[in-house]
Amino acid sequence: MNYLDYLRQNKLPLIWCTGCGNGIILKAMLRAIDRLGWRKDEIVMVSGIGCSSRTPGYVDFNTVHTTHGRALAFATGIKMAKPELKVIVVSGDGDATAIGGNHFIHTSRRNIDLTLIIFNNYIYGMTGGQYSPTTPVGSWGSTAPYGNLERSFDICGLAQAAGASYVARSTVYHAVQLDKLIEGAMRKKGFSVVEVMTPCPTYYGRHNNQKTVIDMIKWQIDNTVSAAKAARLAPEMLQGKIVTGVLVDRDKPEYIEEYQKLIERTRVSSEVGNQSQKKFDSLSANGNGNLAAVEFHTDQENQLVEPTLIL
Ligand SMILES: Cc1ncc(C[n+]2csc(CCOP(=O)(O)OP(=O)(O)O)c2C)c(N)n1
Ligand code: SF4
Ligand SMILES: [Mg+2]
Repeated sequence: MNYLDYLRQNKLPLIWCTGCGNGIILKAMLRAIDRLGWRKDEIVMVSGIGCSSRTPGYVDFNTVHTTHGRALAFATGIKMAKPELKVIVVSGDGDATAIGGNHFIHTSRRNIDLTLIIFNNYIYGMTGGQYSPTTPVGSWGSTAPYGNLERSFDICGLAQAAGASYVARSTVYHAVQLDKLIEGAMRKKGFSVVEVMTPCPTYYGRHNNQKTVIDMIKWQIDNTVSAAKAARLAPEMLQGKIVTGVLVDRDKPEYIEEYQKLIERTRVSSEVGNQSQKKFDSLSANGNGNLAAVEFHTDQENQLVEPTLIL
């Protein structure tokens, strides 16, 4: 494949700092899309605000760069209006789990057919290194100069508990695994979430004893455990570890399909109601002056059967 086929070349070069992991995630998404054979005009990529949320600006799909934390709300509206589109949402750890935390849990609960890729760099990159809901305890942030006190969210655990259909995690070091997980998420019917651990050398690494990008990648390698191996380890052994792979893959009712069924049920019952009223009016007008009520019944095809007259 040629990556340039999927990029808006007039928007290059990227704004991301040297050593930022975001470009690796972008390329993994493009490889997954290329393998799926999706047409560019059937894809919508939606983001909020942040370094990671700049991604849609570079891809040659339908793209929407929305407000901070609200990408999932916009994406839900797009998918509801045009269910045939493939809607991919790109978010940072702050965008998805701080200001957008409510949208995240309710989109998971609703299980609507969207794919969310969360770029987790443990920090608010774009605005200068404020700590986020995923910053590890004790880490430096510009708003935690003496070390962050707040315990961090397990993004995948949150998505799983709230009801998402597919939940997976990887790192930019595991780039081959990453595009497979993203492809799995894009194929899945229902809400799918892939959390990707990605280095922000500018605001996280150099303030947190990982002076170079190589140190940050080494940290990823040393602290990653596959889901298969994690299943054999005691929970204490997994403290502070990044568990990678497919963590949840389950079939659950999908919101748009359920919504379409609801519309159909409502349409049928209102049609039956209209037909019943017409029948009642014609029976009353045709010499059934004492008619008190008419009991209507429908058959298995929801067609009216001969009514019972109550005089
Ligand atoms: C309503 C609102 N509040 C705050 C901001 C400022 N702001 C922009 S991006 C951002 C945080 C970005 O962090 P994250 O989502 O982790 O993305 P990253 O830059 O790390 O990729 C904040 C607080 C904003 N743009 N809008
Ligand atoms: S500030 Fe961090 S997240 Fe933003 S582009 Fe630079 S390295 Fe990447
Ligand atoms: Mg971030």
